[in-house]
Formats: sequence, C-alpha cells, structure tokens
Amino acid sequence: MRDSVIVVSLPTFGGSGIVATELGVAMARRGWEVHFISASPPVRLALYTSDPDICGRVSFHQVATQVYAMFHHQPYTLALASKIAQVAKRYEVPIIHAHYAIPHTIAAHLAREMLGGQTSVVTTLHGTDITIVGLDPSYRDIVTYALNASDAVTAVSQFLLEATRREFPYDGEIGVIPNFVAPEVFHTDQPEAAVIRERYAPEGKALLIHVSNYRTVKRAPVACEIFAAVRGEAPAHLMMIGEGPDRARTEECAERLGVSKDVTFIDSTLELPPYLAAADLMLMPSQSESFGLAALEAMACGTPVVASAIGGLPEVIDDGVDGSLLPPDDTKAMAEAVLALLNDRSRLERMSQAAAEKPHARFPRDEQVDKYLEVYSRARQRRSH
Ligand code: GMT
Repeated sequence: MRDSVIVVSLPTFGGSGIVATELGVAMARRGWEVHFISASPPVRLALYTSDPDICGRVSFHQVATQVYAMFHHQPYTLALASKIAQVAKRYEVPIIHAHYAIPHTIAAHLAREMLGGQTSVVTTLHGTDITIVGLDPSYRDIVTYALNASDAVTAVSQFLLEATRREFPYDGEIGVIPNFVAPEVFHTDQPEAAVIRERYAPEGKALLIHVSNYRTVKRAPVACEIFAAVRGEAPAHLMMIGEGPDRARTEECAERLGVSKDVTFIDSTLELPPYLAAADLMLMPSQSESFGLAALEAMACGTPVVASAIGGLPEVIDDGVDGSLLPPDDTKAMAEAVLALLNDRSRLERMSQAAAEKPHARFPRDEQVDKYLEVYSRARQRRSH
C-alpha cells in the first residue's frame, strides 16, 4: 500500500485550513499521496499548483451538497463523510487526517464505519473547536465523542492541550505539534515590500498591519482603536487585511475615530508576505488564540507582533524579545507599546531580527512534519490491533 492520507479541512484563509494545506504539501514533497477534501479547493493550495515536487501526488476532491427543499439546512457532514469514504475506498487510503473536530472528525468517523472500521482517524485540534464552538451545549458531547473515537489527537499548542483536558472528558494522549510556516513563502526578502511602504507610508510614516478573518474573537475593531491612539501621537498608517463578519463594524470604527483616511482595508490575499514585510509592527489584540499562525507568518517576514498575552500566543512570542504581550483589554498599554517601539528604532530593529529567526529556529517545518508522520504511524498501529 502506498503512503497516502486524506486531509479534511476548511478551504478558507483561516489558520486551520492553511496549516492543513501546508502539511499536505510537505507530505507530498516527501513522496506521500495526498487527497484534500473540502467544499472548495483550499485557498493556499493555489500557491503550489505548478510545483514540480508535488505534481501528480496531490489531488482535490470537492464535497457537493445537493439542495433539497425539505432540508432546512443542507447536511454537509453527510456529504463529506460520503466523499471521504469514496476517496478512501477508491485510492485505498489508510489514514484520514481531520483538521478541526467538528464536523470534520465526525464525518471521518462515519466514513470509517462505512468502510468497515480499518481506516485510521487522526484529529488535529486548532482552537475554537475546543475553546468556543466545542463548548456550546449543542456540540460538547459530539466533540467529546470526536476525541474519544480518534486513533490519535494532536493540538497546536500546550495551551490547547490543557484547555482540552480541562473542558472535555478525554484521557487519551494528545500530542502537541506547533504550527509552522513555509520558509520559501514567508521570509524577509520581499522586493514588493518597498513599493507597499512607499504607497501607504511614505516619508518615514509608521506602517502597522492587522490580518484576520474578522470574527469577534479577533477583536478587529480593537486593533483600529489601538491604531487611532497611535495615530494621535505619530504619523502612521494601518493595513487591515482579510474579510469576515466584523469588517463593516471595523470600517465604521475607523470612521468614528476619525482615522479612516489612514486605514486601508484589503481583501484576503495569497500575496500576503510583502505586506507583512512592509509593516513595522502587527497588531493582534485577540480575545482568544490557541496559537496565532498569523503572528508566526508576520514574524517570519521580520515583523514583530504586539499581541494579547493569552492562549497559545506566549508560546509563539517572547515578550520584549521578538514582540510584546499585553493584557487583551488594555488597549492603552498596547498603543503605548507600539509607540515605544516606533520611537526606539534600534530596539525595533533588534526585535525584527529576533522575530525573523524565530519561526525557522523554534518551529521548523521539517520537525513538525516528522512529528505528524510519527502520529500517523501510531494511529495505523492502533487501528491494526
Ligand atoms: O480560522 C480557522 O481556520 C481556525 C481558527 C479557529 O478559530 O479555530 O484558528 C485557530 O487555528 C489556527 C491554526 O492552528 C491558530 O493559529 C489560531 O490561533 C486558532 N484560532 C483561535 O484559537 C481563535
């Protein structure tokens, strides 16, 4: 049997889908056959369509849900389970790797039942599947089942491991495998960064950036408030990248605070690295963050992050060394931290260098991929006993 895996994830710009795609691509580079299954092609996969190293080893299978008037909500989980089972059977794939516990792991368990029980299911917890959505009374029991029926469970940070232990009756092993970035994509040498800087922050203006999917948990309007406080003291511009439910509210917030001329809203883009490299600092005032992949991507491009001291962020950012960690509700302290760094350029430069080294020194991709390979192997052994 060939080394092969089915990757089930969200196809969007959200962190779990990005990590799932990067992992799948890295596995394909190691010779694995990788089958991505989701509602639409994973966005990050577009970076690799003409990559000769993975050619012929990566395929995408779309989940099609039919619209029947008698269903108020289309049962995506069933269509997903069905697609996973079809792909696993047709290509004889022994492992299903579900990123995000619901509905992906549940669909994987269903598919395994349909296939006769021999297929291994690996679950990677990413964050809100445990810390927010999973805690909802309508989902808590099914997340508990998702965990207990998995052959292996991993979490992207120690924080998330502990949150899982605290909140769910699950005694099985949880491997912590931190997220990683692709070094050939996220690095400091981004020639377009100078053009972006010239466009948004000419003549020595400071340039800040916020990247998110604008869910409430990201507190994008707070990023805008921090910027307004900074802008009151120094010439500065803010690039807000992404889209999502809170974007209109954030645009209103910029208007209300009188800084809309100095804030540029930019839709999610695969061309993110030059924007990250162009910025002096990233703002991440999240209410909850199990890891903070966007912070790691910014750091890899040499941009330190001023962030909330919550969740998994202290595992990613060393306060005062490669970024700043502050209480999430202390907008004033965050603005002061930004201003202090902007006013001390040599300190900011040292932080930027430390930030650029961190992702590849502390979270090297190869090391994380090796850990996932071990998890796959243990999950296979467990199922075959
Ligand atoms: O948006 C997503 O795709 C997943 C999202 C979430 O809410 O679960 O992000 C989580 O997974 C990322 C990748 O592992 C982490 O970097 C984010 O910190 C985490 N988000 C939260 O915990 C809020």
